Amino acid sequence: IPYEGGLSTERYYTHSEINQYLEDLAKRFPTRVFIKAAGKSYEGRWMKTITITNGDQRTNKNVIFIDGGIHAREWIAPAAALYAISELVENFVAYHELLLDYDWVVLPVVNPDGYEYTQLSPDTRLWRKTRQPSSAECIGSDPNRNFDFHWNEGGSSSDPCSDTYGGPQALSEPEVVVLRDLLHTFSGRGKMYLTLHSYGNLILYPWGWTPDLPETVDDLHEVATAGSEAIYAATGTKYEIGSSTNVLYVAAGASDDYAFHAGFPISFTMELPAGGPNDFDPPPSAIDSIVKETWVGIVAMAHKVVE
Ligand code: ING
Ligand code: ZN
Repeated sequence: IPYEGGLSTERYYTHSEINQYLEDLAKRFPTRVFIKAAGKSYEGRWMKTITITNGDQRTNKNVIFIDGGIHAREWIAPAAALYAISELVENFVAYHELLLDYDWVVLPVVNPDGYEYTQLSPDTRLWRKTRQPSSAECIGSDPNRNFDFHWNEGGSSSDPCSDTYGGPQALSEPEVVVLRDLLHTFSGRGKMYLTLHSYGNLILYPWGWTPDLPETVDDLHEVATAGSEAIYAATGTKYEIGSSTNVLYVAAGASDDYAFHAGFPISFTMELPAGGPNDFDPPPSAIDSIVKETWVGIVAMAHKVVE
């Protein structure tokens, strides 16, 4: 019998179902799970984080932070974040070591307005940005170009109608302010930041704003390698590793650069596999295998971080 409140990987959730799932977990596991309403999106949706602990009541533990859904159309990202949550909470005995000195904080949907918009109709399915008007004609800024670190120094468009519009100024998007403030809450304690996107089978590390590599590139590469090798061993899926600029393109104002700059020594953008006719739309039947495979990679990376 499937028990009450379990996660389904057979379909994509709406934003309110996602928040409801988090609240249900907090009710079922009140000593280990805490929900925080971190802030509101432009259209007024609550952005909730879930903090997962082992229940030992220690405060100020290290933090592993995961987010998904900063880009509206990348539905597999919130799904993977939810699966990570479900495993850590419902199957927590298996992750004893990963919860000993670490709390996990997850924000499954950074851009709930955009996410809801993509669920309205086939016409809006491929929306990427936020939903705050960016000009008289167009709506939305790219939240992954809107952080206040080397903002607008490359890879952003100045056209408010473009999918990579960086915003009228840094931090113009309320959702970005919420995530930025959260990251500062954990800096010092934050040991790994992971932002889930699709698509491309990539584990990207800073920098996105410059082709120069961080001084600690060896550490970043080592942790990313653990993730990609674990995934390959489990499913045969190949992930490529490297800095965002070197593997993809220059893109300043992204969340992983910001988290790294704010003190997370390990910071990755994980581009999950493509699927469906538009690559951003793996069919519901593909969710289960992608999110499980992603979790294998996350666990391997977390083990490297905590060891
Ligand atoms: N890709 C990311 C983007 O925002 C990225 C890639 C991440 C570039 C971080 C630079 C820094 O363009 C997707 N799919 O959104
Ligand atoms: Zn993305």
